[in-house]
Amino acid sequence: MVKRPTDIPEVEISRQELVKLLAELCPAHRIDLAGAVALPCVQPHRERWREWLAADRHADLEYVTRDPAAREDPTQKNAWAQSVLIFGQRYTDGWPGDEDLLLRDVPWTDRVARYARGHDYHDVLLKDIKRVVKGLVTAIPGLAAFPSTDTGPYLEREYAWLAGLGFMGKNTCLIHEKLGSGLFLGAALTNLRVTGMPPGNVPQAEPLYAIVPRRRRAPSRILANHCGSCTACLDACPTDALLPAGGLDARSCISTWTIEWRGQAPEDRRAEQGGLLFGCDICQSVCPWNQRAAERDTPLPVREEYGVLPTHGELKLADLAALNDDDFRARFRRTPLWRAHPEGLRRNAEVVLKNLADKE
Ligand code: B12
Ligand code: SF4
Ligand code: SF4
Repeated sequence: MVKRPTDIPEVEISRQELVKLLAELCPAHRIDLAGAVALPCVQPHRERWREWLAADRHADLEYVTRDPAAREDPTQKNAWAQSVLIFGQRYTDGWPGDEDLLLRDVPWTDRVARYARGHDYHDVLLKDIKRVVKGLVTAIPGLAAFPSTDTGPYLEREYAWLAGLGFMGKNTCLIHEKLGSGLFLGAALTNLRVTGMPPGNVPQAEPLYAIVPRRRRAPSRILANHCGSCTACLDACPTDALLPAGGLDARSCISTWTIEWRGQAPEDRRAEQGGLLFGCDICQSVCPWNQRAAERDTPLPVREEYGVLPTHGELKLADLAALNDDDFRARFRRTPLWRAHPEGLRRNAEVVLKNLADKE
């Protein structure tokens, strides 16, 4: 835990100067999107978050319930904070389309959600953000910035939307119109007052830096959501975890069952997990924005660390169901699969094996 001073004097920079600095630093450190939100800011979707908590839709993800006041307003605990910088880094260049994972003949690594097919983003993205921040600190005397990804008490998607990184899909993911939703997000709380920026709660049309621009549109059309009448993600979700009125019930999400839950997955819902071993990409793989991103004429290379899981080609699902703790530790340290713990990965593999057997 980084110890922060209680009082840090603000530093000022113009939007223009910050744009210039980010244009040099972000590509050098493989950050694809960056923006800023002025603080304090009353988040426009704060009610959604409160309802989500009140209705227990967070399942038993205790960490998201911690510090609710700080999550809504980081200046409650850090009165000195003037802005939150928000960063996006791609882990896939779109999704080529839906795949039936109950097919028998796919390698088990194809049953792992794309975000998890490489090194852990908590390491990779965080280091890249720290490098960008180091560059900013060198260029802006007096700048204090505290980077995090996932772990800071921030509603990262809300800030990313406000900072112009993309819109919020009905699948609840942050979607960039050209890059899709295969993006990790990270934040840095700063004492930077950026002049020439709108108030924090006013969504911006473009971020401060982007590897490619968003669709151009008049500022009056900055909507939270550009899904139109599409409901592909809601229709495709095998567990009805996406709510028709927007939002996600984490108690029903396969991502929760296979990554976050420590006990047994609900036996009466086992079939709904289908052929998924770790995480779930269904509501993203059916999304037209991701399919369009995958059809890009000139593909944009993805950060190499996110490419593929280290070679485990010799392993079969049955081996995973019987993998001992030492073997798990040796193979999966510093990968996202670590989060499932050995017993979680064995449980997931058993479920997939049973579902495959049932299908036969
Ligand atoms: C808890 C958590 C989960 C939970 C709950 C997810 C959820 N949707 O709430 C579970 C385990 C299910 C999960 C799954 C996944 N997660 Co997750 N998760 C988080 C975490 C740690 C907190 C999210 C949170 O606070 N949820 C509470 C709800 C209420 O907040 P919210 O979803 O952000 O929604 C806010 C707004 O977006 C808005 N809103 C929400 N939905 C809608 C819909 C409409 C129409 C509108 C207008 C507004 C709106 O209201 C909310 C209040 O501000 C964040 C990191 C972070 N600190 O933010 C990562 C994060 C959201 N996850 C991420 C990823 C990659 C995933 C998975 C893709 C992994 C996988 N393949 O299995 C799936 C995607 C499932 C999905 N469709 O969301 C990324 C998402 C990147 C992106 N492009 O959006 C994040 C940001 C992690 C990161 N640092 O990159 N996750
Ligand atoms: S991640 Fe899977 S289970 Fe969760 S909402 Fe999306 S499609 Fe449904
Ligand atoms: S699948 Fe359709 S409804 Fe769902 S997020 Fe994508 S565009 Fe929006």
